[in-house]
Amino acid sequence: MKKKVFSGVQPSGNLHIGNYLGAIRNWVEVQGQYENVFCVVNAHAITVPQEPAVLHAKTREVAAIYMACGIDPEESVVFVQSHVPAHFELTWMLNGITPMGWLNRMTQFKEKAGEERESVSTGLFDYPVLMASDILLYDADLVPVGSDQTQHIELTRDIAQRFNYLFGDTFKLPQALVRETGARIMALDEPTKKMSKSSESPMGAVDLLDTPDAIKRKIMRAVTDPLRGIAFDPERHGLFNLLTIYQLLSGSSRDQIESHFEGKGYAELKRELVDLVVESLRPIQERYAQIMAEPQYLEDVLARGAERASVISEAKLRQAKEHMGLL
Ligand code: ATP
Ligand code: LTN
Repeated sequence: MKKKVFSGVQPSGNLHIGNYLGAIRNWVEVQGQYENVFCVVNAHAITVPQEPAVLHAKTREVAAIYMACGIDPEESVVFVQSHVPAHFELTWMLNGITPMGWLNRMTQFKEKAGEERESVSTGLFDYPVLMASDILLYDADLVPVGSDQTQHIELTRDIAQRFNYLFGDTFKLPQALVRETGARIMALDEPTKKMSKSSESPMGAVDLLDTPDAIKRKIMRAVTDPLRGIAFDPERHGLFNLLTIYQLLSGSSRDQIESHFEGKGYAELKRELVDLVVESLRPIQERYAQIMAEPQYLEDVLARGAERASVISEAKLRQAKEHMGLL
């Protein structure tokens, strides 16, 4: 029996190379080894304000990007979270057994809510319980994500364990699958912060659909430091980040990269990185354009994905309801 994988990205903005290198590329790499379910988590996106028409369009865009990056919808289940009501139902059930204190400890909530703790939505606070439902409905063994999500997966295990203890064996305990390199790509303009979809500054992230000109502009202006020499030094945040992106896209080793840039400066590194990023994104952008040119095909993929996801999740939901005394 193959192990099961579940993961997702929010359609809350433009996908960037952090989402690709930290998550989607790793899904593609292990696709053949596991049974996979990949979700566009639009119910997570509505925990902050979204324009309905934009959300609808972005949801399709994210699904098309999954496929453009190499997710094969024949092999993997690809679907939209809100098309499968079991996610909402299980969230409410798990809310009943999740202590507020557990959610209070979530660093992503603390960062996102910041000073606005009183005015952000209840959904933003409850977000990790929805994420736990996503994962537990599919009996996922592995959840490939960037390192910002590991705390949510620990919480998922805690919730599953508590449910199993209270109501009998129901859920499998999942594990995060986080790569050592690329698990946290930093913002180009502020390399002590994570590259993020929802950042206000457009210069922080290289988006997967950026034009070569935009890619060049962002990388050439990336913040570095006044020191000399090109080396993988984690203390030199900006440089380390650029080199990490270079390493992941080139497939070269750190030693090879350091000797390649010996005696060269930032300008040379940035110029080469621009070319590498442009060439790496080109095939993704071409496939993306082909997929988006056939909107009916995409709708069919998502309808079929929702059917397949419903079959799996409804069975698990039914079992959980039964154990809780809800049937
Ligand atoms: P937002 O900033 O709006 O919260 P995001 O850019 O963090 O969004 P998500 O949809 O929250 O994107 O994340 C999707 C996946 O991409 C997750 O697995 C997450 O860990 C990963 N990811 C997000 N940002 C990065 C990053 N900077 N480096 C590596 N992985 C990332
Ligand atoms: N919270 C995740 C997105 C997400 C997810 C999931 C990831 C929602 N449900 C289930 C893995 C498995 C994020 O990246 N912000």
